[in-house]
Amino acid sequence: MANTPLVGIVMGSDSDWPVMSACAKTFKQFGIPYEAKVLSAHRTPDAALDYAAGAQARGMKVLIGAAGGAAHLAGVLAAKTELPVLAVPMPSKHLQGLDSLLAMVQMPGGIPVATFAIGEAGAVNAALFTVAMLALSDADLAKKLSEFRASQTAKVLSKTLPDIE
Ligand code: RP5
Repeated sequence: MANTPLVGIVMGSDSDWPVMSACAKTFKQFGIPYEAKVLSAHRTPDAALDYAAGAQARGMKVLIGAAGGAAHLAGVLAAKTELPVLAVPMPSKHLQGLDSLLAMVQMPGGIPVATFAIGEAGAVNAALFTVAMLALSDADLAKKLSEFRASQTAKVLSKTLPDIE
């Protein structure tokens, strides 16, 4: 079915959505069906594990886990699926996301998650990385990715800086 989600964007709290909506917007831009959900490694552990365990059978190709603070969500998802799991550290209230980054990136050998930058750049790049993975077996998507990159390059090259008074 065309609208079956290929990607699950999972975040630990709805307070992560202002950042993770940038990830969802990127999937929308590329026409990739996704679903976004709030599930927590700590507050809803059974539901998070069940979601990861069932994702592949539902036709999903990639999971993205976003969390802040003691950011165990992506690792917990990865523990229950063989799908690629990407992690986006949320900018936490007290430590600005450095805690989230370190929690996510220090996975034990054997259960990988690919961790991106803290915050919005990480949210967008997790989506673009997913696009690149899916584009390996989808020529139309590969063309869209090339067009996106070319347009981004043109935009940067067209920038001008103000004169000094
Ligand atoms: C994490 O705790 C969430 O991913 C969020 O980044 C952080 C704070 O959650 P709330 O207290 O805002 O629900 O689990």
